[in-house]
Amino acid sequence: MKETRVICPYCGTGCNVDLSIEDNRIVKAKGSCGNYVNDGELCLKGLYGWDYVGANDRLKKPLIRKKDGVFSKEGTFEEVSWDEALELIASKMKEVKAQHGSDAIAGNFSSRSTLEENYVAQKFMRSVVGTNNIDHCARVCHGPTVAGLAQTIGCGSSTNSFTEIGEHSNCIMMIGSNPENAHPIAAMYIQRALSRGAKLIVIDPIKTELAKKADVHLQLKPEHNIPILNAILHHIITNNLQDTNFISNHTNGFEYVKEVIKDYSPEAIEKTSGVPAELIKKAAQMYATIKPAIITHGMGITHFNHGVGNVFNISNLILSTGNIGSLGSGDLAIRGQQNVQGACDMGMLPDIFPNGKKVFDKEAIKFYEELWNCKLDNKVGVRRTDIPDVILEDKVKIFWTVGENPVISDPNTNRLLKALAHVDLYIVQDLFLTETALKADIVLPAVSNSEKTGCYTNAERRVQLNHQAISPVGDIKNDWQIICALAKKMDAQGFDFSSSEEIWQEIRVADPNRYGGMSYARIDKEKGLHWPCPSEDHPGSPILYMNKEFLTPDKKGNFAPVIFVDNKKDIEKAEQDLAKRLKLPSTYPHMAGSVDEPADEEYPIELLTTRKVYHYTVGTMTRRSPALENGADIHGPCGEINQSTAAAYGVQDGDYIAVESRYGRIAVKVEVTPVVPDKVMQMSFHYWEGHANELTSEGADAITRTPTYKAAVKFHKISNQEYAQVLIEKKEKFYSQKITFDEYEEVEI
Ligand SMILES: Nc1nc2c(c(=O)[nH]1)N[C@H]1C(S)=C(S)[C@@H](COP(=O)(O)OP(=O)(O)OC[C@H]3O[C@@H](n4cnc5c(=O)[nH]c(N)nc54)[C@H](O)[C@@H]3O)O[C@H]1N2
Ligand SMILES: Nc1nc2c(c(=O)[nH]1)N[C@H]1C(S)=C(S)[C@@H](COP(=O)(O)OP(=O)(O)OC[C@H]3O[C@@H](n4cnc5c(=O)[nH]c(N)nc54)[C@H](O)[C@@H]3O)O[C@H]1N2
Ligand code: SF4
Ligand SMILES: [Mo]
Repeated sequence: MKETRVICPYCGTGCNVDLSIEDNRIVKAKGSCGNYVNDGELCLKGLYGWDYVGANDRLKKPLIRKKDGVFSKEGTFEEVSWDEALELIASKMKEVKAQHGSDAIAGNFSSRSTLEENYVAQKFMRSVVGTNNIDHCARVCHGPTVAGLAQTIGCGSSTNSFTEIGEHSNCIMMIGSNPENAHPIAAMYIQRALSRGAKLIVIDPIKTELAKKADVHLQLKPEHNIPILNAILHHIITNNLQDTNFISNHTNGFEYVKEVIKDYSPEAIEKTSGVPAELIKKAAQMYATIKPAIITHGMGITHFNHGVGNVFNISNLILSTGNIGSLGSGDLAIRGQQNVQGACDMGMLPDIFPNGKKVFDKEAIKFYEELWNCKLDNKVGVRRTDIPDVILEDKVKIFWTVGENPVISDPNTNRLLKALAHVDLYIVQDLFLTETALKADIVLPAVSNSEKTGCYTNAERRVQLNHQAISPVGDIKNDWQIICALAKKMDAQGFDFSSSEEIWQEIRVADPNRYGGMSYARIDKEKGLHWPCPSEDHPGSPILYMNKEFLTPDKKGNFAPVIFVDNKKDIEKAEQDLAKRLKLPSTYPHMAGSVDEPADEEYPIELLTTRKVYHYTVGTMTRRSPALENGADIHGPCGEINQSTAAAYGVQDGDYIAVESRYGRIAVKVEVTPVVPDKVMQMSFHYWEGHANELTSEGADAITRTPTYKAAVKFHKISNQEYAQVLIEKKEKFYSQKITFDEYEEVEI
């Protein structure tokens, strides 16, 4: 039996896993011991989530839709050679580029692919196709974190490392993040801090497992972060708990926040948010006085029409108390996917190059035009959330999805399905014939993480090297190999890489500040290195801003005022009035937000979508592990409501219900639980059977277009037979080979 160390393919914690291999199959997984991010431990997914690798239904050859032996969108999938598949894609790309221009092609790439693969993919799209129409799951995830932190402290990434929480943080404020389900090994460090006597504040509408153990749980109404965080700032400022020295030496704009929070006394906010003023004050007191204090945040900060505003408020908390730039204090945006931090860092975004510079920055354009020997476009590309619109407006003709499953993960599924049926050519590159791949015209089979070598960057900016543990089965390729082969078919230069390490060496040139000092050998020997690591003798940077210099132009942190309005339609006016009232400089960061789609008489329940520990995003990988699928069964596809909501609707635990929003209708089981507040339904998005995103709205953050993933819903009890009937309909909808555009025109919601 051979043992190889890989990086866990799931969450952004980035645990190191020792895989035992026998006859080219994974037979056992255990956490790598020693100084690794996970200190020998693994969660259920890292331990048991490996069956997908050797699953019988892995894609083994490229597929093209054919009718009578030739490519036809009306045809059925047939296996073809790589040469035929790539030749077809290259000829279609050339044709579309000539007829409609480069921007008629768009690609969404993958935080499951390595750094090297993301680098090559964005280089291909920018330098060969000639467009910035690239994006990935950060758009639907921590997009507001990246934008909000960049405007306030200069860099959109976590400031500290996980282990510091366990060893140094004396106060932890967790806002809209549930690491016991979503990042269990990060939660382990929080547990270690609690055993040391650290204080825990949880701000979450759900009584999560850590909320039960918290010193203070602010169980706010969903979408009420602005009033709560402003009220915390109110207590800090009115009681002079702020760090005056830090504010005057290292920040701008404190007076704006000081002015804005006047309307948000804890007593006033108690009335609207449902949280007792005393608890708000207690939380504020703890965060401002028990140092070092760290904030962790997740989707309960980003999935709002004011996600960036919420992040501004996190910066306001940090900057007012000086809780940054030292061991155990700062903000840990617990990034979602294995390599989502890395995909952002590689410039897999429509507005950012691999060195973090904007695509319209003249110097950056010149640098990359020289490095890649090409002409670059300076327009910001289309964002993932806007893809359905641009396709339906006939602006994008070819769409390519790599390592994402948007049919299940994007909001308002019916709108996306309509677009996918409309686009001229849809290419999907994945491990499986997913719900999304089934809607494609061409499917390219990819190698999975334990079958390849390359780097991933975890949520704490730690770059780690993944070693190939087994050989891929079938005629499948690494994502980077597919892209390089396609580049050659497009007659492009600069894609003659023969290993991922060769690509890595180019990345070190493309962004010397972050990676100059990181060779493969060094990353491996030092068990990962945190960027920036500009030279071989640089130790890496687990903590940012140690010198209290922020990465903003004047090196100061910017306070950014945020306000809450009752009605979404008043947001724009409120922002203008705020800028006038505070006399803000023209581009100074500020934001107003609201509940996006309030519950009303017709749709009286607010839907929240969250994660369960057993399954990962759309379940493509974890649902192929019997241990996880069976373990998760107690939750399954269900709508969680509390006893009082259940009683009001005459339903009981285990009943079947139809849940409807303005966008779609699904059927699930009821789970009655005390952790959910009144008139709220919690649901995971791991199951096509009870597919939450058929219900979610198109609501999105006004700055980044990150979806809210929420909706107002109604529900009623249905019989077992009705439930079975809905499941049959869903199976047809998601697993039929092809649905035409006309059929989607007919879809009645
Ligand atoms: N098991 C598992 N782990 C995962 C994933 C998975 O699918 N399964 N996905 C990965 C990915 S892609 C990501 S992005 C991360 C996400 O990690 P998290 O952000 O921790 O995950 P969520 O379950 O979405 O938790 C968000 C929390 O926000 C709370 N919340 C909802 N609305 C509000 C609000 O208005 N205010 C506040 N303060 N809180 C609110 C929810 O109740 C929930 O507890 O997890 C990663 N890890
Ligand atoms: N309702 C609701 N919806 C949500 C969310 C929510 O909170 N609520 N959260 C959103 C968030 S935060 C995220 S990040 C998204 C995640 O959703 P997506 O962005 O769609 O990503 P995944 O579900 O992780 O899909 C990963 C796909 O990549 C494939 N894959 C795995 N490894 C590789 C590889 O090496 N190469 C290739 N080519 N393919 C590979 C897998 O088989 C799988 O099909 O979901 C979003 N959707
Ligand atoms: S915490 Fe995340 S990275 Fe670690 S084993 Fe679990 S899923 Fe994998
Ligand atoms: Mo995510």
